[in-house]
Amino acid sequence: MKIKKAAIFFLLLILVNNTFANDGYKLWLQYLPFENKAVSDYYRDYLEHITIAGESATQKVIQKEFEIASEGFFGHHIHPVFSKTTGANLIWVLKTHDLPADTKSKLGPKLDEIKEEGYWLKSFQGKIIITAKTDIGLLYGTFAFLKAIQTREKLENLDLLENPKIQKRLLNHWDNLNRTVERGYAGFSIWNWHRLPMHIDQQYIDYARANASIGINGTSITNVNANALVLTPEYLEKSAAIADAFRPYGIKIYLTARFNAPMILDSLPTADPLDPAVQAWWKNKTEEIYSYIPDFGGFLVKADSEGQPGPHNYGRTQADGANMLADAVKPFGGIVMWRAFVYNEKTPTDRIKQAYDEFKPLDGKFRDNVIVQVKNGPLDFQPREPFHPLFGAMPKTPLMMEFQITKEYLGQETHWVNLATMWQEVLQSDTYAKGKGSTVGKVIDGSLHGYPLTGIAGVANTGTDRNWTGHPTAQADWYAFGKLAWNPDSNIDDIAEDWLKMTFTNDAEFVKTSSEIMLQSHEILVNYMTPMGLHHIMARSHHWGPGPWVTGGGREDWTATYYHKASVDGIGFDRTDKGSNALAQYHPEWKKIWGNADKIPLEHLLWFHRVSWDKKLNTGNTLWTEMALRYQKGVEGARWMQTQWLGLEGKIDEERFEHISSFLKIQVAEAEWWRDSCLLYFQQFSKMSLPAGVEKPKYDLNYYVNFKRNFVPGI
Ligand code: GCV
Repeated sequence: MKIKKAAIFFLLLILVNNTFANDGYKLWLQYLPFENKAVSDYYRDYLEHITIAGESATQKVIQKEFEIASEGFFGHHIHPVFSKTTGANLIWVLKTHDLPADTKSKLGPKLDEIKEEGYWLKSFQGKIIITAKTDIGLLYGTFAFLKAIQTREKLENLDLLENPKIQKRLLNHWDNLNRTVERGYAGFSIWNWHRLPMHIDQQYIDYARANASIGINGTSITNVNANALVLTPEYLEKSAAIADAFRPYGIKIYLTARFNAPMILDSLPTADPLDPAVQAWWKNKTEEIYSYIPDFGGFLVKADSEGQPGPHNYGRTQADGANMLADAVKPFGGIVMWRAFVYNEKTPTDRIKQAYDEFKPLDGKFRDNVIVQVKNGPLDFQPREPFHPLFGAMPKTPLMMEFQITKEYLGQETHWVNLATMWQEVLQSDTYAKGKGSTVGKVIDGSLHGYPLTGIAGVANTGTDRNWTGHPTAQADWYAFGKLAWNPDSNIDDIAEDWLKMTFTNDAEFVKTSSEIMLQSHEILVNYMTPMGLHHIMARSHHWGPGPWVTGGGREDWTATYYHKASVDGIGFDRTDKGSNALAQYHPEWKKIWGNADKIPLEHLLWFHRVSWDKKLNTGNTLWTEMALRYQKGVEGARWMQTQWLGLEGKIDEERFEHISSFLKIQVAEAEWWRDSCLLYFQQFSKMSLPAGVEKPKYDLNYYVNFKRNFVPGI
């Protein structure tokens, strides 16, 4: 009878899991009910009695997280009991100095390997010890432990000592004060400035939990196209309220500094970084900021880029600008993240060369609390770019990585594409800065050049959509960003699987099929959008959909024709020494790999070379045929993703299943749109017919060129 009752109970739990609505708000912290009694009993033994010695705000957060998790795992049936002493409890959450002396001595010198934010999960004499030097380490350890349960790891042999490899792990929000989000595709900004500082929305707390669970320790909450208002007392009070809410989770607040703020806010005649009055203004302003937010992280700055003011306006260098701000925050322990995304339409040089030209001569000229923030590639978050050459060129200046989690150029909110694949490609690229093996990952984690300051930033994809990110699967990019920020060498297959298990279900078939979709999705998207090194061929301004015909207007470097240069003679941007010679910004090893149009891996061909339509490639096809086949392959890939996904019906809740299914319909339709419009456009120049196997476009070129949509989100 008892067995029957238990069986019914678990059947109900599974039904709850699979049939009831789940809007995805809980992200990867779903703590879904256990699938059967045996599993439940196994983990229950551990979770019933927990030792937490301290009472700091962070330790309270830890206790709360155990409560939330237990409620998810067991419903209302089991409430963990917390005590300060160890007794017979099976989970101990204790700082190393709080461990009982005999335990400490048995754990031995390995305890010393735990650093500031690190933790050690150790199965020890039948118990689980979560230990760390700091409260935040304990919080990270707790999340790692709860992840082990969520992914159904056995706990008996648990032995996981982790330290982050990168110090500053930040999200960058391009959120405006009016709550629109530049390049945001998930609703409005989650920061409700109007209600701040008195109202702290539950979403801020859940944001902090989610970030802490993946080790993110900072967030820059305002757009890099900055509004100086954020530096006024009115807004500092609001930012301080957010900072207070985030502090227990180990997350610091950073603000974007508009370079001419002294002129805007206090009518100074200049913002020249070498002017003593300007320097004094920033010093005072910084002091004021720290009076509101004592642990303020520092400034993030976009200067001299896309119309933003900067040191160039006064004939000064990027180092002059950055150092002025660095001096202001230095006494308080703050840093300046100075973006390398500096380029100008009046500079005649190939746009992708400009950041290197600007920053390389400044190597070693920045203060020690400046870190230069470099996008993964030299253009602008395209579906595929070679790594940014600055990563191989600044041994004396700490560089941090900027990834874009929001998908400005990768299908925005409706395409499923696993960005970790693309990021891994960049992190593992070899700069050869100090010989073979000098990967970008080693540059940014500081191990290659011994950078004293290390960092990584991801442009956030969050918004007010119930599921935070628009596409339910875009949560995976936020998750993966955190994991790679913690350790750039993390295995992205494991990241995808863990995320799937925690977010949806541990069902083996679901996890296997979905992770295959994820791991192939990036190459599929590149094929249907920008195969073979094509880049910047999207629509103007909102950047949604194809636009290879985009030409003219105020800025040539914002057109498509500037980049693909298609004509009857061929297509592609010659960046060898016969062209812009951007190739020379990389280590000479890369010249051997990328310099020869006959040998370069085809995924970068048109990035570096201009080739004729009938050029024979090593695949045996002409350039035109290869391009057309790749576009077709991309469309078929999107259809394959859809078929795979539809086969998973019933494995997860209907709400998210249907949400993803409908987005896959859009993705397939948009993949066809990209293929048809790009091939029709380029065909005007190739004058060749579509090869066998490539479907006939649905409409003519005129239709695609004139296809317009109003109010595309993100601008
Ligand atoms: C915040 C691209 C985007 C802009 C963005 C800019 C940047 O150009 O289209 O919206 O501005 O990058 O990174 O500063």
